[in-house]
Amino acid sequence: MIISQNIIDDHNAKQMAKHKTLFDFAKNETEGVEKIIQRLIDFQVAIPSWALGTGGTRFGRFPGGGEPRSLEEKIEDVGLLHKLNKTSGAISLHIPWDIPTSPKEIQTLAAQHGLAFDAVNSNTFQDQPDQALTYKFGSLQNVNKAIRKQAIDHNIEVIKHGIDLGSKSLTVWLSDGSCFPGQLNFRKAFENTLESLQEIYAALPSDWKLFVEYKAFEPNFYSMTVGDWGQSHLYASKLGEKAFTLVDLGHHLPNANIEQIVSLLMMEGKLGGFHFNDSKYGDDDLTVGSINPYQLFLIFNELTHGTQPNNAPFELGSGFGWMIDASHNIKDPLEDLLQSVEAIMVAYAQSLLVDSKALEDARESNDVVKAQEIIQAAYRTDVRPIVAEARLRAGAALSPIGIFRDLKVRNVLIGERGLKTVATGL
Ligand code: PSV
Ligand code: MN
Ligand code: MN
Repeated sequence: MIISQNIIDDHNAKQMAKHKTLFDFAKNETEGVEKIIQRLIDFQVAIPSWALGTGGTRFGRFPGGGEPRSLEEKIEDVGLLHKLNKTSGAISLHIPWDIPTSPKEIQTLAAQHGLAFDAVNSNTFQDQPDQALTYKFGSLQNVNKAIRKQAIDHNIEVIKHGIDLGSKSLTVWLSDGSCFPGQLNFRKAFENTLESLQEIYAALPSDWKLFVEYKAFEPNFYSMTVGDWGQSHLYASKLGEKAFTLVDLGHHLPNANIEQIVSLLMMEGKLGGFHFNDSKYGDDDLTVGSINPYQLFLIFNELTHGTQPNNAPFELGSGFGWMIDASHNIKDPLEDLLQSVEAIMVAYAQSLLVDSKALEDARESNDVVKAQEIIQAAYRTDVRPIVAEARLRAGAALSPIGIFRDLKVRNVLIGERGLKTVATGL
């Protein structure tokens, strides 16, 4: 389905009067609004190819129809999101769920939609039908060298696919670990994993990055071999300057202070990127900002006002892996992604309102009340008209979900692709 610029402009025209009133108010209340708008326009977040279909739980999956049946259709869906919000200008592929059989054509198609290829992801957490050896007892950590080699070769294959498409990073998430005390020699598992990662790292092109994603639990429940940011950081520092830690918001033990983790990883120059989502219990993969938008804002506050080790301001964008990793059973996946992107933009915009100088002064004088007032004043500001204005200026829709519904996009997709379609992914 192609949505023309005229359709978007017509849709915006109908909402313009209301938007103008709200934006004029916000503009008068906000210092430096033009700078904020420019930063919002420049910001892009990648969409994972596996979030375009209805995600499932192990209890069942309820596909809603019109899901992309091929990599081409996945790219079309992300192109559609990008057309509506101009903030989803990249797609992240998961191999072998998405095998680019003709990379040149795939690249051309993506370029037609204004999309770049973000990190490529390897998959050694499932056995594939044509696979010789099983990952039942782990992949890069496995006690069996042949299994480790198979997993290393797969990652190198993924890098090759990424090179063909113009990706610049590989994300490695391992389900490796153990389910029962005594099952695993932790140290050997770490050493095997490190050795395997070193071989993968050696295959990276010079301008690539390796993101080591951690997760505290699931599918292994007693130990995970890359279980927290400390372990990920250990691997990343031993690997070298092209390796970084990737923070998936759902991969922590309850109540973890993720913003503090972000701050310290930035201090060390080892923060590689994010998988944004939200959670109530664990790796729920819920829509970004749906459960704990305050935490999201606090994370953005660290990103916006924290500094890299050399005290240079942290540049949002270049080379940094911003991605969503959310998908589930009951919403339209495209509407869900539009909501996630909006939540990210709102949190980012709010973080840009924080008076970091005043905050630092309050901290230096131990004025706890003032510090909280400054933080919460930004968080409680309704920045939605500013985010909408940034979209408007970029040529996107004032209300992406509004237009998605007005145009009955899902019905059109069902008409084009059928009702019984299931996108590849979890
Ligand atoms: C694992 O829970 C994870 O967060 C990793 O990023 C995987 O690549 C993705 O989910 C698979 O859905
Ligand atoms: Mn993830
Ligand atoms: Mn996850």
